[in-house]
Amino acid sequence: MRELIISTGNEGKYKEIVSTLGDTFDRYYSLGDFDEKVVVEEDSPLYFENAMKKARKVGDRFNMATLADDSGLEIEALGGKPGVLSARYGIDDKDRIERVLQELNGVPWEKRGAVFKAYIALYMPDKGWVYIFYGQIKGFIGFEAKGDLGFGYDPIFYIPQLGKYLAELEMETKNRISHRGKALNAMKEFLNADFFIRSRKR
Ligand code: ITT
Repeated sequence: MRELIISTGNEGKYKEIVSTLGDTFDRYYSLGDFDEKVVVEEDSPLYFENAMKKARKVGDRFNMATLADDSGLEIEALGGKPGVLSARYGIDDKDRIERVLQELNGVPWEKRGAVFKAYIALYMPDKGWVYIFYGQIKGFIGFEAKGDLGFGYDPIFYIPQLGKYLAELEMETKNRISHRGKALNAMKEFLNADFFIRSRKR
């Protein structure tokens, strides 16, 4: 039985991760499934280090394969901000969106380019190994929020190829093209190969 803990306190992320991984694992656990709360300080300026920390600390505590995601939104006109501090750019999603729109006040369309980045860490406590997978999606920050699906900055992230905001996409569509979806699909491909090689050795 292949079991996986998803080490995130963000419900939006959790749902997207479980939905993208599908039957890659037999059973998924959220942090809410454990009585003990493990506190992880995200103190690195690098996404991959924070992702590793979140996966390792929880995986070691509960002795189970653990996945963590560290992600963020980088906006060209803001010199890459909010970046690794995306979750701390305000008190809630609405507040964070308002701050970004405010800071981009007067910035023309062509300078509103942005990228969402996701680093997925997969930790195997039995081996002590951490694998890192990366995905990104480019777009633009709109002049106002649109759509009510997804989470976080989705209502202000516009994808020109689709003519839509991320918050206007059903989860399945978002997962196919998003930063997180791409990183998770790379992980799925890697695990498929890994399971295949191991089963051939038997
Ligand atoms: P965990 O650390 O517990 O996983 P978190 O929300 O604090 O949850 P991060 O530190 O990785 O996660 O911060 C990422 C922030 O970037 C997140 O809070 C969102 O505001 C934003 N973000 C990341 N992916 C996003 C997405 O797909 N859509 C919208 N916003 C996203």
